[in-house]
Amino acid sequence: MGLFDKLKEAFKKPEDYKAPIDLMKEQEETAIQEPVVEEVEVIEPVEVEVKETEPVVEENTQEKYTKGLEKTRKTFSERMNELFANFRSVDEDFFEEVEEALIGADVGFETSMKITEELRQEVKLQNAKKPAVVQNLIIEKLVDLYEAEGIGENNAINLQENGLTVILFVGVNGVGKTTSIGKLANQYKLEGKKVLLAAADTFRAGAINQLVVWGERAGVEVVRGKEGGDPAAVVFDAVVRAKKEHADVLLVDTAGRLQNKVNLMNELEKIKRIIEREIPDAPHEVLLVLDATTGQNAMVQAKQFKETTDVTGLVLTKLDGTAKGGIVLAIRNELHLPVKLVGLGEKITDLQEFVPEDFVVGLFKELMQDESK
Ligand SMILES: Nc1nc2c(ncn2[C@@H]2O[C@H](COP(=O)(O)OP(=O)(O)OP(=O)(O)O)[C@@H](O)[C@H]2O)c(=O)[nH]1
Ligand SMILES: [Mg+2]
Repeated sequence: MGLFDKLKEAFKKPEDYKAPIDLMKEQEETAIQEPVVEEVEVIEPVEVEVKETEPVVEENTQEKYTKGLEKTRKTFSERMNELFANFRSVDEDFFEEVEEALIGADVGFETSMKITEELRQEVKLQNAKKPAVVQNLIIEKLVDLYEAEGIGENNAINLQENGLTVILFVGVNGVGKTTSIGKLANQYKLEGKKVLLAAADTFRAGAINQLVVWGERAGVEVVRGKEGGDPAAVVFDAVVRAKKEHADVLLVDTAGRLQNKVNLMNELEKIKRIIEREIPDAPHEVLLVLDATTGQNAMVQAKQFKETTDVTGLVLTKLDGTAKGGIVLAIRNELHLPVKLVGLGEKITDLQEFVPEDFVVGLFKELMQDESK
């Protein structure tokens, strides 16, 4: 089953699927209409049951995505509503408006052009006239392209089954490197892994301490040097110690800002070489952290880093605080770097492995239209 079919299923759910509490309400309503008063009383103990089952509900990954992508989803809906508010017919003006709406939703320029072009052909082919049908076609094209561009993409972290996994975090200042490391350390620790952190941002005042605080929160050790010291030396110490202590995972924090960009890139290269020298197939991941709230700016950063560093995947943070979640589509279609982790909030548990299906459902499920209307 393709991704779009899954989305259609998710769309159907709200109608077919009745949460227990809704069922209760229905029973209650039916009962109230009944002329016999005794039957109303029978309902009461059932209400107590509802209260008892409530706290059991645990948030699953899909729910986290749905919550984290709320702002993006709303903006997408608003744009679609605007688009179809004055809808008369599918003419050239309409296609131009679709293109603008998509660009405005941060799915990227190239992607927007591609979708609109495909839509033109499909609308003609199907002779689609109804707004609901056309809207579903737009979503279908978006999902299909997203799915097609993701073929062969590995969204999982390259964890070594035996031995140490080294993950290097890179990215400009303020994007969420240190925070994501703290969250990931916590996850791995809870999975029973032995985790070590390396504080290789020796440049920014307070950066080492920030990582130490995260280390305490997650209950993992941090290898640190002096502020202003050589980051490569810290990384060397950390790798040696991780090997000696048979750690499972070593997460390396790096500086987001140095005197200039060339220095930053040179330093990252040096850190990478040190790791490679100690463990030939490491680092197993070089994760570029991007702040989703910066939209197209994040795309520019990704292109720059990709040119100078062997980035293996992306961490997209702050998706919860932005309406620019559409950027995931732009990243897939234009960068061809797999998103591996997403930040969906500030809590220690708010870093998720990237699940392409949950993402699509979280983004589009309320946008699907009932075509029979
Ligand atoms: N809402 C939200 N905030 C986040 C997320 N990830 C990080 N942040 C916030 O972003 C801010 C910057 O995070 P840091 O981890 O310090 O960023 P950094 O990349 O290490 O920055 P430098 O050390 O300056 O290079 C902090 O206030 C974090 O709480 C997220 O997924 N959601
Ligand atoms: Mg930092």
